[in-house]
Amino acid sequence: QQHRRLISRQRFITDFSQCLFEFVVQLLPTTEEMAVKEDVRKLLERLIRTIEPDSRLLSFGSSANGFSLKNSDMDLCCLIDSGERLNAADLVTMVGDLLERETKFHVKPLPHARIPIVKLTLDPSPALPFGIACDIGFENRLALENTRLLMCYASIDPARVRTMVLFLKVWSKRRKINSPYKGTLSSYGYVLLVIYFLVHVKNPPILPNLQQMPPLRPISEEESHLNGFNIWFFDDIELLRQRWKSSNTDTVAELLIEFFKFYSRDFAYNTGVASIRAGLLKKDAKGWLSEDYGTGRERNRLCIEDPFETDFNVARCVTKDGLYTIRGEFMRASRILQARPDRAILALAQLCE
Ligand code: 3AT
Ligand code: MG
Repeated sequence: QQHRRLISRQRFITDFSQCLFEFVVQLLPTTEEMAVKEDVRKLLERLIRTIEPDSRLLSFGSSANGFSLKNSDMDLCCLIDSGERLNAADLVTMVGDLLERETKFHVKPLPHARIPIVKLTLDPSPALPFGIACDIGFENRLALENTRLLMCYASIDPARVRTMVLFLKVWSKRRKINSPYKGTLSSYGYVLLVIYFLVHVKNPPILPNLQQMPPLRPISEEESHLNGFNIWFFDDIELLRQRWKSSNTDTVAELLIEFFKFYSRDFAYNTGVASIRAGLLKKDAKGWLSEDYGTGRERNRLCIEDPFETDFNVARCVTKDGLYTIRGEFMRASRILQARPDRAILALAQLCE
């Protein structure tokens, strides 16, 4: 009896891994979509250069880190290389006016946001059935670096890491727990939870800690720091691929099942901070108490340390209700996968219902 159960569980795990790979592959953007987006980036860069000749427009976020899905938005960052430049708020206003005049995009400049951006949207058309959504920020060099860090993690073990991340992104969107504006967590937050799990929870780890590996040569303070934050990490992917081989052979299905279990009940939500840089930290040691006295607004229900901007809680938008909902979803997923489902494909459909 027990033997038969074990075999059927083993079969489920194998099938579920296969289902996950197949599910994720069909969600990847087509080469055509990527080409259109690259054309849009070039067009916008050309236009912005008419007001700032020394500028470059670079992709960050999912379109540059290997975790992009069909129709995901474009995150662009404008860097200006010349010495003298306008402040971000003025640039947002000027670039907003320019794009309003010269393109078919709907333009919404947000010069006074924490990170000033211009929001662009393009209505759907036959060639682009979902339109395009794009944010342009200025001088956000930390975002370019954290994009590069996630990209390196993705490329160390793409079969397991990318599959897990992409699945969780779709799952969190379908379960409606991927809206920082409504008190739940951003995609970036979910990606950090996955990396934290693979570096610091799994034993033996699936991924190395790229921020703590010894550099190949001495690195000066100037090279390693940006705006006062240490942004150094081991980024020689070729070398990593040769040297890093995790002794952990868990399949992607096993990892996902454990991920849901860990974040349902084991992670120390009340006291802990998930840091991919330093492992599990304490909220009180970081001064991340539950409430902002005065405003009464909670910022630190769920704590995820930004890999570089270490005084920034990536999950600060998550409210009490939001966290309750997110944990409820982790539990639901865990339950579905523990309930000895016999068809993997049905379990996957039920997860993303
Ligand atoms: P989608 O495909 O758009 O869902 P994404 O990977 O592009 O996912 P986000 O849109 O959430 O992820 O974020 C895009 C980038 O913006 C990722 C990171 O470089 C930066 N970023 C987003 N949220 C934060 C945050 N709370 N703190 C610091 N950087 C952030
Ligand atoms: Mg994005």
